Amino acid sequence: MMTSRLPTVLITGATSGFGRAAARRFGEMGYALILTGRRQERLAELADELSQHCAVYTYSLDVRDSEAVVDMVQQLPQEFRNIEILINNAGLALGAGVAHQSSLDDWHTMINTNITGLVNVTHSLLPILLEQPKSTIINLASIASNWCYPGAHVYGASKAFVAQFSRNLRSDYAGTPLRITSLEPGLSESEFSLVRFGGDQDKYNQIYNGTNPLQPEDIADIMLWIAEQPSHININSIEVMPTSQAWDNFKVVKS
Ligand code: NDP
Ligand code: 8X3
Repeated sequence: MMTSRLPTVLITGATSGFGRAAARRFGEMGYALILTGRRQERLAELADELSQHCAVYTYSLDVRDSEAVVDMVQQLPQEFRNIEILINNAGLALGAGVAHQSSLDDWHTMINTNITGLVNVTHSLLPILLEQPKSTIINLASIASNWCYPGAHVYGASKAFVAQFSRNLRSDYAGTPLRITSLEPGLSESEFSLVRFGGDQDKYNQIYNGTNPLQPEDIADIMLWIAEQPSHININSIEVMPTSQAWDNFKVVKS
């Protein structure tokens, strides 16, 4: 049974993890959904699952392709054009080795996805978001935006860009109905660590074994809370970790 239609949310990277959980959370509430990601079959499955709750439009999109992003926005059906919430979630880490042993291709992929892709989508959607009476951008940054760890080099730097970009957008749009949040999760269980380690299930298990990590549904609940704040409130940033995680000491290397 479809509930009454709430505003439209566009989610990048809706095929897995945080993005898919957000689609379910917002969709079950009755928000209209624009779901994007590269894996079309997963988008179709999710649309099938959620169409009993809400209006759903899917679009197969690689956020790195700026022309494809523009095409996606131009092709939006009329009933999905009034986007009020943008969840810039698509992103990835590749590898966690020491910098000089890392692949330059992996570095480029992280930069092109986490930075260029997020900028492509934001630039295309800002005019629409600014036309709405109330609108929200939630950018998926990370604890790696704020803190260092060995092997984070380009991934962490790309997420630092996301956090600072979010703050700078706040400066541009202060006093307007557009709110911007940098959401900065720590250890969270999703396909993220499979992607990071090239599908290596043992490494994936090592990351999570003995911990009680955040789940995508936890992050989706936080996203919904951010979006549903009264219009005069901007949540600037949220850094969130599982209780199994905390900061480490500064590194001291002794000779
Ligand atoms: P998942 O790997 O489960 O999901 C990543 C999503 O990003 C997928 O839907 C994938 O879709 C999409 N994606 C990747 N590359 C592209 C691309 N070029 N174009 C479009 N979509 C793309 O990871 P999470 O859900 O955990 O991660 C979501 C976000 O949260 C990322 O930005 C990540 O950096 C960040 N994050 C994750 C944390 C974690 O520990 N899991 C903690 C902090 C932040 P598809 O492959 O179908 O294109
Ligand atoms: C993902 C969290 O700690 O693996 O952004 O960098 S971490």
